[in-house]
Amino acid sequence: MRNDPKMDPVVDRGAIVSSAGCGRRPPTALRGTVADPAAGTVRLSLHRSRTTDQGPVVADPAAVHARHVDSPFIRACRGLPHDTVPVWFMRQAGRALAEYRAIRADHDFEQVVQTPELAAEVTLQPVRRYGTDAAILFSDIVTPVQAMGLGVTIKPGVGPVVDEPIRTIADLERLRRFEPDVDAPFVLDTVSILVDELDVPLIGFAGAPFTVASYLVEGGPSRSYTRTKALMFGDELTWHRLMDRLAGITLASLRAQVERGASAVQLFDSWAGALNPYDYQRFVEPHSRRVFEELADLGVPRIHFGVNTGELLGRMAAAGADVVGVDWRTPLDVGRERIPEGVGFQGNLEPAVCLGSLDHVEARVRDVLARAGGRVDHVFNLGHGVLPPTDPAVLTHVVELVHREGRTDGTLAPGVAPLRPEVESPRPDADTGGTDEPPHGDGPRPAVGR
Ligand code: 1CP
Repeated sequence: MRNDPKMDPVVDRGAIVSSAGCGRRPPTALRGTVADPAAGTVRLSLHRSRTTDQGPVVADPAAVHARHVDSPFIRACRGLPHDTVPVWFMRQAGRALAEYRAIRADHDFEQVVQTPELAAEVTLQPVRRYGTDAAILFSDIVTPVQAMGLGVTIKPGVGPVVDEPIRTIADLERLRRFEPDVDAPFVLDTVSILVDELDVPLIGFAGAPFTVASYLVEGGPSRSYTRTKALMFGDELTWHRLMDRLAGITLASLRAQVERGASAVQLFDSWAGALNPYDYQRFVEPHSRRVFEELADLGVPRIHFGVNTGELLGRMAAAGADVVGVDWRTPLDVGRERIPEGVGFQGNLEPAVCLGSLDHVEARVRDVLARAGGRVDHVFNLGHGVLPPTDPAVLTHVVELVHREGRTDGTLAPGVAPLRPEVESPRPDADTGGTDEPPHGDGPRPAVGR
């Protein structure tokens, strides 16, 4: 633990008791137990990881992989027989949890990511709370480029913003080779703490070249990706050079996480859905394929996820993924048909459903399970990230329901059925004219880079 008063392992911060130790056990059996948020001030004690003078104890990755090889999550990713439908949530670490907000009250986002004890704690919190079958490392897709000194800041309520966007061939000089253990050792130390603590597999992740490029070129979040597309269509050589460098950064980051013990990786190409299949295939796929290909020797499952990618699912599988994430706009059975046999699928409960009534949540969970068809290669997830106002108790309920009613032998449990349109739309003539939600429930996307 560093000599920083803010890093004191015991922090009084309303409503939480938490410490180390985590896995798929009932919450009461965990060392870190979440108290009733209404119950007043209790202690949040960050765990003390096993450390040496050189940092946390580094586990033997082969031993870590052996520990999780028979877990439902890893077996589902490989399409191998197992009993329980595994479930985890994108953006499970974070804003929906009071215990996360308690940490963020004292530390900005970067401080949490760059302090292994804090990043590990925030990664463990949702696993304790929800009983998920996998943990996802707490970091960000821009962490590597930020650590390389590219002038990236995570602005609260906005997302990553870049001081000097990358738009010309000369700008590429700023994108040097990424050395994970030199540039971002804190990420690897976080992985080491986690694989020592977790009873479930840790998912490492990185942003795919296109999605990271969109932030670097636009200068921040965007709706239309105008500048990104202007570069792509206007100067193809610079575009491919940029993508090549970003693929190298992504690859180095993912390899290092696996070599420290991450059991699987997810490549987030969150904004690839801004492209049609032709442009995806020409401008993006070769670079994502390189990432997947050059990870193959590590032997861990590789998941590929994007938003609004109903038309790209086949291509995202062809890029070399073992599992393809289906966002919530595509019915899961339709998405499944677009993904070749031999490649697993992940998804896809609509995140906003978790803001509704429990009856509706249950019906929609059963709808997803029914559309998954009891297949052995299904990983249950949301169709994008957890929205900040989600009641954590709903997510716990979702996990319990999936574990109770999910089947992996090609059959459906009694009562598990797809929703029929007439059930979903009791007033078909009503004015639905809604707007699309912002990507992370952060309110309207800011004007940055549009
Ligand atoms: O639980 C987890 O999923 C682990 C933590 C995690 C991950 C996997 C964070 C923490 N970010 C990410 C990946 C990430 N970051 C993606 C891909 C996933 C997705 O599609 O949701 C993207 C697109 C980003 C970029 C980013 N970082 C945004 C989105 C901005 C936009 O373009 O709309 C935002 C808001 C951030 C900051 C961020 N990263 C993570 C959190 C919890 C936050 C919010 C910070 C906070 O206010 O607490």
